[in-house]
Amino acid sequence: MQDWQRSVIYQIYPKSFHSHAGNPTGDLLGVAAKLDYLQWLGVDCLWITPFLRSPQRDNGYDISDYYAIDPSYGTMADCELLIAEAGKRGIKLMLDIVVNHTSIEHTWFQQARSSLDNPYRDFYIWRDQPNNWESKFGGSAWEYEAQTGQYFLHLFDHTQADLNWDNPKVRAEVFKLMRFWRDKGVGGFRLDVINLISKPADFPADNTDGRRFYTDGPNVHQYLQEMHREVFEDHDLINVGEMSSTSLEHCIRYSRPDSRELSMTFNFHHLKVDYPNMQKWVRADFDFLELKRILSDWQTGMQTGGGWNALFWCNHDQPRVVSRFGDDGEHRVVSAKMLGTALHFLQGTPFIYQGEELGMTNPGFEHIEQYRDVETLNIYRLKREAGESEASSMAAIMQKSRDNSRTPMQWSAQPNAGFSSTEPWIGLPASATQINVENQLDDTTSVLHHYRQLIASRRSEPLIQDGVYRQLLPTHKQVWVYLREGDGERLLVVNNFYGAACEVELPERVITDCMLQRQVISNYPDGEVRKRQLFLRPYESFVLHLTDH
Ligand code: TEU
Repeated sequence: MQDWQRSVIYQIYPKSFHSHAGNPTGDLLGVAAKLDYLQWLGVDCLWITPFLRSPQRDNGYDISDYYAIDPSYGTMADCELLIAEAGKRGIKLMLDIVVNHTSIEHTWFQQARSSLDNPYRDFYIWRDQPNNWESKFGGSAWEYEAQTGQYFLHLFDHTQADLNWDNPKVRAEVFKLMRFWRDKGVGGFRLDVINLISKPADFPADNTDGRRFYTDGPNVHQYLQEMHREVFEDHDLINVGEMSSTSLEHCIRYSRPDSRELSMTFNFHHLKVDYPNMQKWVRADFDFLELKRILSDWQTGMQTGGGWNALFWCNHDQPRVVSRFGDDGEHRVVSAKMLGTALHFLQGTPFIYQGEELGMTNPGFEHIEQYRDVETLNIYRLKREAGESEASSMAAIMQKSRDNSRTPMQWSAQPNAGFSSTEPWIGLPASATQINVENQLDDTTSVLHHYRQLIASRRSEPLIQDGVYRQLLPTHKQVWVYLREGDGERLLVVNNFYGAACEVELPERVITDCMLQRQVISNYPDGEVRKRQLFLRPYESFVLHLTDH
C-alpha cells in the first residue's frame, strides 16, 4: 500500500474558503489561517482549485500564466508560506493543473492568434471549417478568429482554447511548468479533464456532441506515461486525474501502478443518476438502484483490475450531496452522516469538499441574478432563447447549478458566516447561522465530528484499504449494504438512503451468533447489537466489524 492509499484529501475552493484580507473573495493566507482546523479534522492533503493567474472567466480554470499567483489570491510568497505551514502540520498540498486548455489571454494564445505562421500557432487546434462538436458549456466547440480566418477548438468556454498535445513543444512546456511546481514543494497534482487531451487527427463529425471521439483519445496513455517519466518518476507525489465521461477499462489503465501514469482517477458516472437520458439540465429525482449499481461495478472493477478510485460525492462542480441524495430539511444531520459513511468505507481515496463535513446544503437561489457561474449563465440564456419558461429553467438551475457548492464556507454565525468582513462575491444560504464550524466544533454529535471519526477510521480499520468489496441486496430499493472482506473478518456497512424506516433481512452467514462484533461507527446515538433481521430508522447507517471464531 502506498501512503496515499491510506489518505483522506480535503478540497478547497479558495475563492469561497476564507478571506484573510477582508475581500469579497477568499485568498491563500485565508487557507493558511485555517490549517489548524484542517489538522484537527485529520486530513492528509489539500487539493486547492486553481489560484494561478487567470481572467477568472471560469474561476481559475482559464489560466493565463502558469508561473504566477492570481493577485486576487495573494503572492508567490503567500503560496510558499502556505506550502511550508501545511508541511509543518503533516499536510500536503495538491496543485490543480489545467492543461487541456489555457485562457485565450495566455501569451501562447495571444501569439498563436496573431498570424498563421506564428511559432505558437500549433500550440492550439485550428481548422478552416468547424465540425459539429459541442462545447461542454453549451453551443459550438469552435470559435471563429477573423484575423486569421480560422476556427479554434474549445471544449469548454470560448475563452478556454484547447492545447494541441500532439505538438511535442506543448508537452515540453507542460512538463516544465509541472516540474516548477513540484520543485516548489507541492505534494501532487490534480489534473483537470486530463483524459480529453488527445483528439483524433481527422476530427470526425458526430451524431451527438463529439465526446466519444476525444474522450480517452488515441494518444492519451502515451502522453501520461511521458508525463510520468518527465515529472513524477522518483518523486513522492499524489497525482489524480479528473476523467470526464471515461470508462472503467481506461481508468484501470490510468491508475494501475504498472502503467506508470497516475495514482488514481475521478469519474462522474455515479453523479449522473439524476440526469434522465443523460440530460443534466432538467430537474429530476435520483435513481437509487442505478447509484448502487454504478458504485458497485466500479468498486469491483477497479479492485479486480488493480486500479485505484478517488471517492467523492461533492466538488465545486456538483450540488451539495445532502440536498441531492439526502434530506436537507428534517433529516439533514443523520442523512449527511449516512452519506459520509456510505462513501468512506469504499476502497479508494476519499475527497471531502469544503463544507461537506458540516452537512452544508444547496443555497436555494431562486433568481438568475444570484448566480455567478459561466456554465449556469450560458445554459440559462440558451434555455430562454429556446423558449423554455422562466419557472422551468430556474427549477433545473436551482437543482443542478455548480454555484450550489460555491457559496462561502460557513465558519461561524458572524456576518458573512465568518468568511470575510466584506460582503462575499456570491450569497450565502439562510441556514449559515445554524450550520457552521463554530457550532459543530462544540457538539460531539455533529456532522463535523462524524466526519472526523470517518477519517480516523480509515487509519484504524485496514480492511477499508484492502478488503474485498461485495454488495448485498443489490435490488433493495432503499438500503445499500456492502461488505469489505478479509481473512476471517469483515466490515458490514449498512445505509438506509431514505426517510422511511424499513426492515431488512440479511443473507445467511453474514452475521452469525458465534461472531464477535464491534460497532465502528453509527449515525444514531443508541445503536443496538445487530442481528440478521435489521430494523432501520430514517437514514440510519452503521458499520460493524465482524470476526469469525
Ligand atoms: O470540469 C470538467 C467537467 O467536465 C465537469 O465536471 C464540468 O464542470 C461539467 O461537465 C459541467 O457540467 C473541470 C473543472 O472541475 C471545472 O470547474 C471546469 O469548469 C472545467 O474542468 C474546465 O476547466
